[in-house]
Amino acid sequence: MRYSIASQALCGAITVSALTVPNTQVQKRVQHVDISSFKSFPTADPKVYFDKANATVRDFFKQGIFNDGPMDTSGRWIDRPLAVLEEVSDQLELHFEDLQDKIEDSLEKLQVRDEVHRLKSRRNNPVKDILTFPDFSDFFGKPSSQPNTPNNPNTSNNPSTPSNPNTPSKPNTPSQPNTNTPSQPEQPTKTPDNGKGAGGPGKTSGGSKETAGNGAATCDPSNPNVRFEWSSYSNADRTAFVQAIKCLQGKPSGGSQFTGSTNRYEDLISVHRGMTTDIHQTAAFLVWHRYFVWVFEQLLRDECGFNRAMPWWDETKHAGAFAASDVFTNDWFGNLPAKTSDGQGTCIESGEFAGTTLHVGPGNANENHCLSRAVDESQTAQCNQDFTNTCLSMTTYEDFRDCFELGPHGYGHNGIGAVMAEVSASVGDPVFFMHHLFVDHTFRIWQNANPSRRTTISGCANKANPCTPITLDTTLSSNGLRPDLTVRQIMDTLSGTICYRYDY
Ligand SMILES: [Cu+2]
Repeated sequence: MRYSIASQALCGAITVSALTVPNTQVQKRVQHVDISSFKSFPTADPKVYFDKANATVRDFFKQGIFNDGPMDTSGRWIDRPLAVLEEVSDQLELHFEDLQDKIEDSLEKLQVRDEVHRLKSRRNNPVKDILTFPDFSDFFGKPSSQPNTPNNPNTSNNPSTPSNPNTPSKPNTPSQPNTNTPSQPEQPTKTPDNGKGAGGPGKTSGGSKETAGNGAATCDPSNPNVRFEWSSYSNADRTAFVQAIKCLQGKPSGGSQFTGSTNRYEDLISVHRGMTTDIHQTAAFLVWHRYFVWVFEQLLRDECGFNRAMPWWDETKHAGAFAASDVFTNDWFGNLPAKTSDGQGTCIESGEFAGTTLHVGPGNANENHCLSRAVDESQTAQCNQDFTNTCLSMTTYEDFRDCFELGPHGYGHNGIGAVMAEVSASVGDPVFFMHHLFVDHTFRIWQNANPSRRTTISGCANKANPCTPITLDTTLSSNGLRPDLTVRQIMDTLSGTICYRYDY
């Protein structure tokens, strides 16, 4: 339900903190929240990154060559070929596992016709196809004197071994322990609530639930959990997902260590707030928030019976028009009101989270305040495919992290506004997780472009001076909500402790 101009004007003229407006269907409570004191997420001028990015590489990602997708039971992508960029010595090699007309067409668009013809001539060659770009420095628009990523011997020397560990060449043996119900490969058109998707009966949380923290994790990469994009996530799944979040909001807090919290969902807000300094604008950003979304998922599953696939939200499809997405409707997360003329947010009185009172935040305060939003579509417009592709074209973890954190991530938070724009307590708006599922999706796509991106990390783990360098052994904590994990366990979403991919 959208607010009329009249009701907003009425409230703007009244200075009480809450106003009850009679409504034949719902008690409509309208409150303006001053967001002027909120500390917004930092963002950067897109031009800074666009200038650094090579248009060819950005276009290359746009072809979907590195996207996620359904795999067959041996862990091979089935709806599109997989290509892996390998930085080898002074050149870049593009390795294909499977050649189809689609990828050839894509490459032809990228004006590498000669190479495509060479590849076509090798179609029947059992040896892995390799496309080599001799002038690697030009391709990535960076000096060739840059340090090279260590070459993965599996990808360049052994023709029988696929270059991506997500696609093992040998099918998993039937005797491999697997407590999950065997399932057919997901089909791209299937919705996940039909029993075939990752969230179908008998396949609830993959390897993650059973193995967290005990070091004996296993993950069948051909049968991981699949996170389905919202548009192909059925209404039944949407309802189950939103109701599970509401369930958390209705459960007691886990304890006084979650400062300010009055319920289980607010424990998540408190944990994020307590770690705000170290998990933003540091190398921990991507890995900690991936861990945090996983913790959220485990709470839904373990404490609220959520037994379906997780959704994710492809914000690039809604850049500049978030409010028109059916994420923000009466049926699900409630509407997305525009920032009012005086820069205020508006309490959310529609959807499943209508009338939510938050107790953690704003900032370090613990004051009752409503769940509010204040969309600025000029900012959500930056959550677009081109900005995303620009970030995907970055070759180092820190360059990608910085680009995406200050780019689409920051603009998405500030564009939704109000609670979402307030850095430390932004988790108060459940749509936080939809946004961070988008962030995590992009992180995984970036990782899919090169296997080494699942095993290497660099940068600072905190803001100390000098900082503590982040390593694969750095601990990621949720203050006891779920077991601590290491960066190593989080880097590969098919590593075992966590076990998921995205539907595309
Ligand atoms: Cu955050």
